[in-house]
Amino acid sequence: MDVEIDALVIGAGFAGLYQLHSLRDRLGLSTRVLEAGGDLGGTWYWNRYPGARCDSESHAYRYFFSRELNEEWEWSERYPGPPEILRYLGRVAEKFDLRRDIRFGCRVVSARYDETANRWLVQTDVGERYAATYLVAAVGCLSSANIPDIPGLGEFGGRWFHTGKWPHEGVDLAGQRVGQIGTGSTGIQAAPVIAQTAAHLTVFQRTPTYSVPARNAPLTPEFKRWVRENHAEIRAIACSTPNGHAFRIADRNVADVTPDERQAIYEAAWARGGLQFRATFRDLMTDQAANDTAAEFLKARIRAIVRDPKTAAALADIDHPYATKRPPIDTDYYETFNRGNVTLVDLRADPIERITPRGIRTRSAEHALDIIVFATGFDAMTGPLLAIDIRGRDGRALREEWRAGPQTYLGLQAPGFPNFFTITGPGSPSVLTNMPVAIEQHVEWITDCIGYLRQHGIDSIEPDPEAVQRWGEHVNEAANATLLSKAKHSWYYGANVPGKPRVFMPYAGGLARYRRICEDVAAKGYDGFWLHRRGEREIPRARGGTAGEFAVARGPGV
Ligand code: N01
Repeated sequence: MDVEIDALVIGAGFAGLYQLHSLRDRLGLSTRVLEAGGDLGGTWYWNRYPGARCDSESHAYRYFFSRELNEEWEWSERYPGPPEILRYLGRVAEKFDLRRDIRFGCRVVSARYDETANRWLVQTDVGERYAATYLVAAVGCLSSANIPDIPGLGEFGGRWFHTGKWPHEGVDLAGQRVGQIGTGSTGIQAAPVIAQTAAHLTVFQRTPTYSVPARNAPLTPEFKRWVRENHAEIRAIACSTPNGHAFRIADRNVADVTPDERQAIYEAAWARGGLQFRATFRDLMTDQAANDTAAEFLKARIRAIVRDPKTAAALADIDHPYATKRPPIDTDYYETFNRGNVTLVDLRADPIERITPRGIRTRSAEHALDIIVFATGFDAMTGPLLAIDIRGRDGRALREEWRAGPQTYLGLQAPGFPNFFTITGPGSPSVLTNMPVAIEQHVEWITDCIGYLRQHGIDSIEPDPEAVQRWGEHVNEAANATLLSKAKHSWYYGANVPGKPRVFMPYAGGLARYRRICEDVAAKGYDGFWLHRRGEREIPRARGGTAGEFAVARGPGV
């Protein structure tokens, strides 16, 4: 027997929790959340690897929708770690009584649109079936682990783990010889902490990247008070910046200052730490010469910190402009390579040949290991959606429709999949932003949209393929207006997963601009979407009649 409900949400992370609250408590819809994990938290439920910590500063890493919640919640550190974030989400769930509508430990395996009934029929791996009018994927952008297909893994005599599926009971690394593959944001956080307990850590680096110190610290009572008293202002900044963080990008170009001034600005940003380094000049992401100055500064730092010249050279031999791959922040990452128990293997000079029963064999040596840590990232953005067999109108499979890359309008809907919404889906700013801010905007837009449909007696909404095509062009145009397009081997392009189409997936036009576009689309009666009433053959096209003409200022938003 199907469980009949109005709305079904997949995932109980930041996105799913707020979507449940909004649909159930604002619109009064019967809503259920299905979550594969054993508890809420999404990315924070799964990513409990050593050193895991949020890169966004805590005062902006939160929901802003509830003043009361903001007033009662206080973060303890500049960057919260998983336990504190999970406590926060637990408090949110308790405050808004969310748990009663969340089903944990059940993974959605398929969702099929029944056109006659205008219902989504959803099946889980525990044999439950649901029928819902609206289906919202809140599955996260980075939740599908990417475990590279290295020959021999099955023969490995030790234990291996992916950071995104780290055992909740922890892994005792004491006395162990650990090999870590991957030096992205995760690997850069994990290596220093692993090195503190492991007998030996071997870091296998394929592509070096730039990292800036996080400078995590407990928050002072003064700062906590300032946060408590300035929520509206913090929110206003986060909503007006391109990346949803609560810091503004400096209103100056690199060429506006002298080399000495520039050096002082970079020194100060390095000392302050965090992703704000990117905000020192407004042309860092658009002008190669400007970016080179930041890149050179950071490479010089690596060479100054790392004592062994060969290791320093391998870490600093970075082949892409600064921040064109997601920039990590770290705590003592480069310093870790000065420890006696840490070795760097530069895979570009000495590639992995296979995993053996004893460890990892590269072209020049066999590295004996007890544990392999895969900090190898995710099948980002599309992976979690395509892991579910989603079928829209006429049985069309999302996996087929997106074979050459994701096709969405605003990253919110795909053509042919009525009443199916994706939170922070491909084609939206998502991973280029401070996620909770992007999530809140999507949840509120989706909730308003569903409210509109119900108010106007409209049964379903789906995007006009023409608007989807134009949006795809605009997403490309936005990426090409920045230097992001110069790191074609980044996961933003899907390049980390063999066989995945190379398409720039997030929207680089900036969250503030994107928000205006979404508001404009809604204000024009959902311009670029088809709104259907059952029994009506004709589709009441959006009144604006522009079918997704988002005439926005050109130029970079990141
Ligand atoms: O994954 P990544 P991540 N052989 O894809 C390497 C978010 N995040 O988990 O660059 C050898 O960035 C790969 O090498 P290459 C954040 O958005 C947030 O670190 O492909 N190496 C790379 O070095 C981030 O961007 C936070 O050449 C292989 C690494 O593995 C995103 O998650 C913290 C390989 C993967 O780096 C993903 O970060 C952490 C192979 N076969 C992460 N395959 C916070 O804010 C892959 N690699 C808290």
